[in-house]
Amino acid sequence: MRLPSKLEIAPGIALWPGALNAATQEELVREVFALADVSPFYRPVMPKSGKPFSVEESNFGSLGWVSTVEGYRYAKEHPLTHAPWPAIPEILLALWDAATGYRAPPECCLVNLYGEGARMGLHQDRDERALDAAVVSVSLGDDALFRIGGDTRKGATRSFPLKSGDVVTFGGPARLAFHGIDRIVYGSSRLIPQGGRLNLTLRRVTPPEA
Ligand code: MD3
Ligand code: FE
Repeated sequence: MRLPSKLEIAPGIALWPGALNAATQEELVREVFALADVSPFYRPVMPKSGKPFSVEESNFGSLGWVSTVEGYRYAKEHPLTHAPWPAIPEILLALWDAATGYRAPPECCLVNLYGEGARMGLHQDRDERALDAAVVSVSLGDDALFRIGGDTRKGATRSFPLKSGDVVTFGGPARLAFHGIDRIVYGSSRLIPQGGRLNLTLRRVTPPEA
């Protein structure tokens, strides 16, 4: 895969607007919903409180990120069906190589499904041990308003829109930045049959063998 030129929107953050063409976006949506046969979307809950997320989630890859009342963790199996997660689609493996150049493939592709009114509060992605690898985010479907700050919860934040087909990498000084999705513009895209937004987040979890 070849990517067009990137925009360095902040230290450690690269954006490729519209990196995925319409046909590739459609193919990814088909693959994501085919995954749901084996690994159905489920609604995670917050550790301790048990409060349900507003997004639904599933995973591809050898390790899936899950949140239960016990805490966050990477798991080899779906928390409800106990089936192994399906493999990460080839398109996404090629995208990871092109966007990160990292020496090992991603182990996790978290799939977030946003329906009307869904959002994601400010958080850090810090359950991974391979923090030298960037995180790759793919947006599909409805537009979203993304917010990112620094390495502490307080302090300035910036917002920018994410559109269908956009690819963003977060590495180096941005890898532990607080970030979230304030809202989606429900109905702004017709890509996803039932409406809404999909976010695919690719991560390396374990350090590659030396
Ligand atoms: C900045 N997903 O799954 S993608 C997540 O659009 C997550 O569903 C959001 O945050 C979504 O964890 C935001 C952008 C993103 C993803 C990972 C990051 C930004 C990041 C990791 C580090 C810093
Ligand atoms: Fe995140």
